[in-house]
Amino acid sequence: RSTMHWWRSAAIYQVYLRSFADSDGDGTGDLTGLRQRLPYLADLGIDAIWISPWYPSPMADAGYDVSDYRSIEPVFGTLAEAETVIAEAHEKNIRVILDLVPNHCSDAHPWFVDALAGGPGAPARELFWFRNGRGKSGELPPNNWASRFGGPAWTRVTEPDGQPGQWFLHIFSPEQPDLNWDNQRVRKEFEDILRFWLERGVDGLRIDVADGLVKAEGLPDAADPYGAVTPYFDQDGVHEIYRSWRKIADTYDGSRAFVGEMWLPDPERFARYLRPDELHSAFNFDFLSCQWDASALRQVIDNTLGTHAPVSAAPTWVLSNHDVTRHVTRYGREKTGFDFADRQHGAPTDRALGTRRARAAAMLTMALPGSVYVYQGEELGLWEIENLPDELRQDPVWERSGHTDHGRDGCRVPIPWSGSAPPYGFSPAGADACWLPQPADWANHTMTAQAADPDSILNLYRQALRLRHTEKALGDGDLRWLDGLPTDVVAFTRDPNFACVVNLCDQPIALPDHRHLLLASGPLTGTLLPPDTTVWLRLG
Ligand code: TEU
Repeated sequence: RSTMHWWRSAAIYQVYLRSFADSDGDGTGDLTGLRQRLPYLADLGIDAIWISPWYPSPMADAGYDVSDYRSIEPVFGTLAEAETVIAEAHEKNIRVILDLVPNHCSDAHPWFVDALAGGPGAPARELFWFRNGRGKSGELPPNNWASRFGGPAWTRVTEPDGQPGQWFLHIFSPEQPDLNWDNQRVRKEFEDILRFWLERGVDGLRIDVADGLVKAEGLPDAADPYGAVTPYFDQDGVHEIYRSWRKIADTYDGSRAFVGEMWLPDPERFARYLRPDELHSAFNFDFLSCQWDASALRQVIDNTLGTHAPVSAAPTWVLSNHDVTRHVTRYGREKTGFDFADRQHGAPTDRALGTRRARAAAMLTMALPGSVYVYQGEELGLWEIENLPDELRQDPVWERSGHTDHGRDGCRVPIPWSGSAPPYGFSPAGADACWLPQPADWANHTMTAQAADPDSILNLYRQALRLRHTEKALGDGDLRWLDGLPTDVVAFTRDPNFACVVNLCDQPIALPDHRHLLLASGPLTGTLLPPDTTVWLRLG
């Protein structure tokens, strides 16, 4: 397997830094905590880590509001420690992907501070989207665009003279002003930032809101301000930016890769980002919204392979991340698909069922062509913590179309490492110090408890991830659907002699002919494959 094109086959572990491991007792995860846990990650068998934003930030959006792109948030550590993390990860054959946030910065970024202080006409205002308001005295926002976090995408500033003045654009929170990518200074700055981190040895960059950078000329009203298709996503001009970034990445021995984050309803538009001179890969979020149903899963797989093949890109597979309800909880519900407009917060969920399906789903995604993402804690079988008191939540809680959105903290609770009660080894300080409280019933889900149980989900992940390295059939490549099984089964083969079978029937099924069983996501019933169970088979 080519290590040059490592992103085509890699298992990539998402480190959500502030919830991963706290070394200094301030209740927030940090770089030394991550460093100390690198042996755990190496042993797990992953190929790369993607580290959530680690730059200085007021944390209005958990670090997706960056105030300095070339430095490290002091709560997390120092630039020297970041370089040590990169070096030590590399020693363990773990590649490092950074999270780059180019669509917007923090309102504490010096550029925005200057823009505010300079008043209308200040050159720094050109780096953002400052506009006069509509209405008699500019009291109405410049257009109808809506923030993805609710309310208008515009905020009116108080000018240096103390009067209400211009408005600035923010597709996310008001603390995240959108940068003006029509401005050459913005482009040049990010090219320099890219080089800054590539020089420090990072292997890849995740590009936050990759489809958002370019806005439609004239900032026209949106037909549907809350829709997926808007004048501020997926504008044709954005591709020019990625073509210039690709040239920069390619000057580093061809082993550095981009992964784009964009939620696009149209697969053909999605594939345009994956053209050979643009991004190497992009998150495929289709399993997040997909029902746990054989024909729905097959359809997603067929569509995904069909989208990626014409541009020769390797697909990616995602079951969870820091923005969505954890999949143990989703899969325990009647409606298993995630929908941003309706998180189903508090809806009934069967955790045993959700866990069985989560195990089966992990083996399915790890057997599919391409690379696979693992969100920290999914390997421990963690579920969404839905009963966090609203006053302890840091992600905004807000009203959206008649219901309360409790935000995304339920999937961001600090990782349990050991012990029988909070903070479960997450922090040397007491449970009270942790930035979010952990539940009382995680004792069986600590890394230590999971490691000691041969049948745990952690040991399933370890075995599956190891087989990804030893089985030639896994990773990049093609699949062939395996016929002759009941309709509610997802089954495929991969050359030379590998098969994956997922039973979504409500009855056990007979296994297809095989030489031996490589791995099963749960116990078999004699020679039968029970419902919601996946097996990997070696064929004759
Ligand atoms: O998310 C982009 C995005 O559009 C959604 O995932 C977003 O979280 C959702 O619409 C909110 O309900 C990325 C990051 O993954 C997310 O954590 C950041 O908040 C966002 O960008 C802004 O930087």
